[in-house]
Amino acid sequence: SDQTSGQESRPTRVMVIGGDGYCGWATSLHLSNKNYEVAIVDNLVRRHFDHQLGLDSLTPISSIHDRIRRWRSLTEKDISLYIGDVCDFEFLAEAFTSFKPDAVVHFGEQRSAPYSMIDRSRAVYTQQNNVLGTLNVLFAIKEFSEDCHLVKLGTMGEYGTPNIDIEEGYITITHNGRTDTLPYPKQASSFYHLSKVHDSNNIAFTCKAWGIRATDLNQGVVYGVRTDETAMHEELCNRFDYDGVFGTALNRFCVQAAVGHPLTVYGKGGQTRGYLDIRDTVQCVELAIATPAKRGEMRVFNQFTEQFSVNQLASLVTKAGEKLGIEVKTISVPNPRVEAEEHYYNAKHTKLIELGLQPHLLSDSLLDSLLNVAVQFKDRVDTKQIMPSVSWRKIGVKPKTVSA
Ligand code: NAD
Ligand code: USQ
Repeated sequence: SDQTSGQESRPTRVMVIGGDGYCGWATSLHLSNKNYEVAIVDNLVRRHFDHQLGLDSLTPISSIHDRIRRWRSLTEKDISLYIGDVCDFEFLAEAFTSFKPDAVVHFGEQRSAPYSMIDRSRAVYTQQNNVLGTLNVLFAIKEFSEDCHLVKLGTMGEYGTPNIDIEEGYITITHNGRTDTLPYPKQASSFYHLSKVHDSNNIAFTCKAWGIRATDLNQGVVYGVRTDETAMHEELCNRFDYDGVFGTALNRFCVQAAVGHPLTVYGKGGQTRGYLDIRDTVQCVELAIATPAKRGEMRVFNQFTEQFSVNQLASLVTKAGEKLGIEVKTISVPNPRVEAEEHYYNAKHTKLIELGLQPHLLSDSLLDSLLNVAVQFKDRVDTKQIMPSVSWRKIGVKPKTVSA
C-alpha cells in the first residue's frame, strides 16, 4: 500500500513527536511500515522520569538508536531521529525546516495524572511542558508549513464524568430561544488532564485565527503491548508500564494478576472510562492523517472502542486468570484521587468508525495473551512500585523526593 498525499507521488511525511514513548513508538513503526516517511522527535524525558523515580518498563526496551537501527535492518526503511525538546523553539524550528512534515502527530507530553499530582514542581512542569510544547508546534506550523495537519493526542479525561451523554468535541445547545454549537464542557480532574484542556483551547483558537488544520484525538485509556511491527523483533519491543505512577488500569491489573498481587481497585470501582487496544491507537492515527482536517478546521474525535468500569476490568482479569490457573484476588484501595466512583457514563465514539476504524475489542484471547506477556516478564516486576503513592489531596509545594 503505497502512501501518497493527494495528487503528489511522494510519500506523506509525518513527524511523530514523542515517538520513543508507548503510543508513539508503535505508531512510528506502523506508519513507516505503511510507507509514510517518518521522523521521530523526542527528548527522551520519559526514560529520565523512570530513572528518577526508580521505575522500569515490564518489558525490556532498547535505546531509540538501537530500535531505529533494528527497524532499518529488518525492513530497509529509514526513520529520521531528532533528539530534543519541543519546548525549545530553536530545536523545533530546525527539525521542521529540515524534515518538512505534511503532518505532525503530537504525543510528546507528560502524560501521567499521578505524576502531575506529586508536588507543585511536577504540576508546573506538566502544564509548562505540555501547553508550551503544543504552542511551539502551532507556531512552527504557522511559520514553516501552513498546510501541515496537526494530529494532537488529547484525552477523554478532558470531559470528566458529566451526568449527560458525552459528544465528540462539540454540543448543540438551545439557550433562551437561541441555538449554537459550542465546545463540549470540560471538567478535567488532574493537572495533567487539565493541560490537555488548555491545549485544546489553544489549538481551537489558532485554527480560527491562522487557519491551522487540526485533529484533536480524545483518546481513552490504552491497553496492550504488541502491534504487528513491534512484534517483529525483541529490539522493537514496546514499553509496558505497570507502576502506580505511569501504569494504567488494565495493563496494571494484568501484571498484578501475574505476580499474585491483589488487583488495586480504587474506592468503589464504578469509575468508567473509554478503553482501546494499542493496535487501534495506531490505526486511528493513520486514519486521521489519511483524511486531513480542512484549513481552519479543528476536528475532535473520541478515540476509544469500549467503556468499562474498574470493577468490570477486575472481573475480566479474574476470569482470564482462572483460565490460566492463576488465582486472582481484588482489594479496594482507598482512592488516592478525587473523582466520582459511581456515575453515569455514555460517550459517543462514531467518527473514527465512520472513517474506517475496525476495532480490536477486548476479547478473551487478547486478555489471555496480555496476561501471558505479564507472566513471561514477571521476574522483572518490582512489587514495591504497584501500590499508588500519589495523593490528589495531599499535594503541596514541598518537593517530594524518592528515597532508596
Ligand atoms: P509516554 O510517556 O510513553 O510517551 C511520551 C513521549 O513523549 C516520551 O517518549 C517522552 O520522552 C516524550 N516527550 C515528553 N515531553 C516532550 C518534549 N517536551 N519534547 C519532546 N519529547 C517529549 O506516553 P504515551 O502513553 O505514549 O502517551 C502519548 C500521548 O498519548 C500523550 O500525549 C498522552 O497524553 C496520550 N494518551 C495516552 C494514553 C495512554 O493510555 N497511554 C491514553 C490517552 C492519551
Ligand atoms: N484505577 C484504579 N486502580 C488502578 C489504576 C487506576 O482503580 O490501579 C482507576 C483510576 O482511579 C481511574 C481509572 O482507573 O478512575 C483510570 O485510571 P488510569 O490510571 O488507567 O488512567 P488515567 O489516569 O485516566 O490516565 C491514562 C493515561 C493518560 C490518558 C488517560 C485517558 O495515563 O495519558 O490521558 O488514561 S482517560 O482516562 O480517558 O482520560
